[in-house]
Amino acid sequence: MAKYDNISELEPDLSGAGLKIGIVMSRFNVDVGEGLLGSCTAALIRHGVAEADITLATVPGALEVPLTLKAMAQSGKFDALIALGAVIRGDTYHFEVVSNESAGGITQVQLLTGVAVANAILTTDNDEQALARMSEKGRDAALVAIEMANLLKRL
Ligand code: INI
Repeated sequence: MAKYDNISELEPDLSGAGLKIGIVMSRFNVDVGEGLLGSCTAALIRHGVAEADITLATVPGALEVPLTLKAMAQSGKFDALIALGAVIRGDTYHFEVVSNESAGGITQVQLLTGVAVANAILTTDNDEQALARMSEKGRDAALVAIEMANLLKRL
């Protein structure tokens, strides 16, 4: 990124040491959920988050994720949160409702509580797309959570 001599730039900090991370995973498409979880926790640990500092809650579906995140955020126990799951068009007649409401709820949790939430609820047309994307999405969510936790501590 461009450097500006007289601007103090807060560089992205991807060190996870000491951070407490809460994860909420939807069990609705459990194979995708577990794929997201595996790559997400591996990336958290690779970046220095201690296993003992990761807490996982699982919920029935994506619509239950925001309330659970809110409770975790309000507990004051976490530096950042991660939402994992998959809403798959072929599995639901109300795809737009489930995907939009869960994403909107997740954004609301961040803004209401001030705790960052990395949203890795995949929205795809079919199972194949979800399975193809889960590894990268889980890893990205880990990095987003760490970066945002560190950024918000410095603001
Ligand atoms: N929940 C998901 O996480 N993914 C989906 O694809 C899905 N579909 O297909 O409907 C889904 N629905 C369940 C929903 O999230 C709630 O659990 C349910 O409506 C009860 O509140």
